[in-house]
Amino acid sequence: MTSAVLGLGGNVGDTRKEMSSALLQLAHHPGISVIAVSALYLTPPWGKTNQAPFLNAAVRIETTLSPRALLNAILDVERDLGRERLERWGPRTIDIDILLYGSIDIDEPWLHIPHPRLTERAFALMPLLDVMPDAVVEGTGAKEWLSRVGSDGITKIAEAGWHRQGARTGT
Ligand code: GSY
Repeated sequence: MTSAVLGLGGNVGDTRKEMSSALLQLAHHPGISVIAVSALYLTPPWGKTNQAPFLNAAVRIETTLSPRALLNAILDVERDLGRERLERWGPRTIDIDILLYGSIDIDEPWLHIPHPRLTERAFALMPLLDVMPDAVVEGTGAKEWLSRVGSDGITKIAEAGWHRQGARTGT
């Protein structure tokens, strides 16, 4: 079993519902146990700033899946939810990223762990810290990274437990 943290985000459609459904699907995967889900945050868009604000959250899991198998499980969930991503760093219905997988470092064309821009992204660091307060990224505590980037404009809109209401079930 390896402890991993996934980041979830989106800014098109009913993101809260999409994220709840994604968490339900991940929890049903035989190789994944959901340990903790962060609060839900409303965050200013990062990268391409002229788009709608995002909702972001993180989930801590225990998994028997390898990093690649976990990525495939995530892609299955995104596909099942009809995820649409029209442009890089542009609007999307749901995005699930592997932020951390144990203390592993992977740098492959389609798989980068820790997530390459995690240390610059308060929208990912804040929920990460909810579910793993002692997380270390690239040798430095996630708390320290967050204090460097700041958390201006980020609002907590729901406490942990938000995902238990209103998941989309069925198709
Ligand atoms: O994988 C990250 C997608 N994304 C986000 C996001 O999830 N939240 C915010 N606030 N900005 C973002 N820009 C991108 S790309």
